[in-house]
Amino acid sequence: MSAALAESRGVPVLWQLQISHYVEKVRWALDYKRIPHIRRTLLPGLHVVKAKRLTGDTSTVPVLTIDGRSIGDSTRIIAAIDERWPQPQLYPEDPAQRRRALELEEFFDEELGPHIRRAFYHELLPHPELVVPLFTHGQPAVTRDALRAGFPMLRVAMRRRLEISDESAAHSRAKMVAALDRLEREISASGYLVGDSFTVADLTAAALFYGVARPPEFPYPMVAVDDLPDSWREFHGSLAQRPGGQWVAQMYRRHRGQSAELTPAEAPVASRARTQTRPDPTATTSR
Ligand SMILES: N[C@@H](CCC(=O)N[C@@H](CS)C(=O)NCC(=O)O)C(=O)O
Repeated sequence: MSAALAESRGVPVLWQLQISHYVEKVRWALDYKRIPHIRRTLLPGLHVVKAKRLTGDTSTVPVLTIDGRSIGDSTRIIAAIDERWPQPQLYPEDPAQRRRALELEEFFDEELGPHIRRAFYHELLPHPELVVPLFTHGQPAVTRDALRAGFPMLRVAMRRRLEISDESAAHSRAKMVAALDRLEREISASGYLVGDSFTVADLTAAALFYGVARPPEFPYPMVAVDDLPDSWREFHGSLAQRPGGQWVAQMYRRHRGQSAELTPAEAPVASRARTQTRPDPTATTSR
């Protein structure tokens, strides 16, 4: 189904990069609440332009288009979908627990998200043969070739944008360890971070740490462990073995559930709609 048609029928449209951990946070919320939606995968770099054009005020993904409104920022998106689809709950009812869950969401968003990304790309950007397939999974060969050709420029831009250097990456690794330390301190006897059930706090911590636990339930390809640069494999392996890393894998096993993405088979008018909709050069595929 085209994004325009889906939107006109009240189906939420998730604008995404497949490997983005902030996108994974929103995908998980949509899937957990069984909200049928479609996904539009954008090309890295162009996603900034598309996000800004959609939202007017945000140049990052995820963006969710819903009821004629495009919302940026994973925290705001989850708040919006929780208001519209309250069940199953992601926010605790008890006000004190709710505040705590939101505080933990904020902590992992700010203190983990940017750091795991910087540390990861510091290791991976020297390897276009590993990164380009991640960025172009599901795309036509011509898109893959174009991205491969433009990769040196994209790499420079990403290093600048994500402020990647040897020093900043080392600092970000330390921040990842600190975030895992905090996660381990926060896991209660119930096995959850707040109260005795799965909340937005658990979802956020687990989604943003997916790159450490590498759970099989993650819905898109990852770089094979054996292909990872040695120092990253050793580092993330040491975190994955810790109780916090194992907790992430357990959250995925217990709660990641089935995808609620609408497939082309569930949207039989897809091909007709596609021919009726103006092509969007920044959106590359529906999956
Ligand atoms: N606080 C935002 C962060 C989202 C974010 O940083 N997304 C990245 C992809 S992982 C992005 O689109 N970055 C584009 C840029 O910074 O130019 C959220 O929670 O959604």
